[in-house]
Amino acid sequence: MYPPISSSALKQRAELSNWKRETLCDWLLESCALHGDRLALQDEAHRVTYSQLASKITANAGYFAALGISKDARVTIRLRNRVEFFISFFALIRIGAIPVLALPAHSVNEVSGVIQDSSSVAYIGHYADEPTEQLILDWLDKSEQIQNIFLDCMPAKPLTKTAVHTLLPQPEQCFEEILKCCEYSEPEEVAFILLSGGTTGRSKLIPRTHSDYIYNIEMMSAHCHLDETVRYLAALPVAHNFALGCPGVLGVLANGGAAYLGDANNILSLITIVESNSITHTALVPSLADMFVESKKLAVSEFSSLRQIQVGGAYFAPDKAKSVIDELQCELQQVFGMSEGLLCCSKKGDSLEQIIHSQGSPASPEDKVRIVSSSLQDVLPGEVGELITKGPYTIHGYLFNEQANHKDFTADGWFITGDLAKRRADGCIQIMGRAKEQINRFGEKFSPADVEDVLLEGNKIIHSCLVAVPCTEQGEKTVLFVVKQSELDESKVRARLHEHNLPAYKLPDEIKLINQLPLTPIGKTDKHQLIKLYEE
Ligand code: OOB
Repeated sequence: MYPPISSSALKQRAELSNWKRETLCDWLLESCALHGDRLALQDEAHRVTYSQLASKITANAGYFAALGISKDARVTIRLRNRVEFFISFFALIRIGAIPVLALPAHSVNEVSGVIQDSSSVAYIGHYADEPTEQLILDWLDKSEQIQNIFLDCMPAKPLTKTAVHTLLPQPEQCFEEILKCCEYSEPEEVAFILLSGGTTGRSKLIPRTHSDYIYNIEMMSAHCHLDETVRYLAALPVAHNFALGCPGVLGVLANGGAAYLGDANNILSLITIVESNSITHTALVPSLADMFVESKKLAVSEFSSLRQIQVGGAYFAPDKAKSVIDELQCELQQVFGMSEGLLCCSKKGDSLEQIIHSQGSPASPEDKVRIVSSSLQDVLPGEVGELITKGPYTIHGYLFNEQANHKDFTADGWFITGDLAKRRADGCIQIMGRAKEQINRFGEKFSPADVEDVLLEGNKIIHSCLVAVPCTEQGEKTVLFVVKQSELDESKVRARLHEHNLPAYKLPDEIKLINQLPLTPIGKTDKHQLIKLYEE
């Protein structure tokens, strides 16, 4: 299955000196052959070496093929950070089938939408005796589309219609004959599908090809200096681009290191993994990075083995960035990334000021980035505009979504990211928020971070999130949601804002104290949820 991309763009990609023409699975198996008995992956239940990983992938590829899964068949995977994720992912890719990566936090609405939009014929998931999982299984059982369901353990209640199988058949059978008859995919074809991170409406399907993703991983591996000594903690869901391939677990596996699969919802278990396995690298969203810093301050952990922490996925205030470096005593790499492709990051040789105050520069010299006005004219250097991009690993269109392709891409193929940014005099990119989240108060436009950052300064950190909510009298009003802490009330928050002489239009119309900020499935602050909360 080919992604929406022109033949001239394909040709340009193929001319790049470091463009590999192989499938993701062949590329991984080469590394497995090279690193044989070294530890590849570890989760709370399993440890697998590179050789074991290779043989499990091959056995499962045959198993899937024997059950009728063939080239171009879409299969939705919704697994937690476990070894099974990688075995299933590569086994499907091995037979040219296309994994669609749902997140563990997705519930029946998201999962059913993704299965329908991608026309998935099978589902691979985690089973737990919980209402969320049961709702998904009930939906799958009724679906006309789903022919096979693979689960990590058998459900308590049998399904009525659809065949259910366990993952990882034991003992491993040999399906060599079946595998010989399989049709494989080409390097420029779609290898797997990521989901767009939007919190409103349905996720869009992001087709990543074998070659573009290998390029993506190899480039980020180089920026993170990965080698055999790396011990990486996957703290974020591996079904998300950041922990999967930026450079993520796949970068670690390509370089002979070991990846430890953790659970973002359990900070204590993440800290234990760091300490007991001498973790050297990890990738975090800002909220998790804050928790690491807090644990260090409270002396819960030493974190002395950490060499590099990547932080990305959402706005990371400079004060917070500085505290990662000061407290955790390791290299910080800021990453501005998106599942659609473009990655910008801090690089070796960047100054402390650049690392703290910017999101670095594009990962590939082939990335094209423009900062434009609403009429798509380039703005002057230093001015804020919308970031649009084109490049060897950035998609040219979503799958099966004409409407989004019309809206999110220019006629000449630039991807309109929806992010506001400015290019600094030193060339670094500074992300200024989402275009749609910018607040427009009677014509005065500003970023929510202008207010939120004020509350992060100084000794007494206050976590908050500013959103604009519809209001009948003035069109839109601002509400500052503040995370409760002892002895904090509205007047103290207002006093802090006044101390910083914020202009009147930036002061929130209302302040609401809440227990915690709601998060999206990947751990970013969920602003849509806050607006809903307010409206209720
Ligand atoms: C990553 O990917 P997605 O697809 O979940 O989200 C992309 C969006 C960006 O368009 C931007 O709005 C926001 O997340 N974002 C940032 C950011 N990094 C991403 N906003 C501010 N500062 C940053 N550093 O989130 C993603 C994919 C690969 C690597 C890292 C993050």
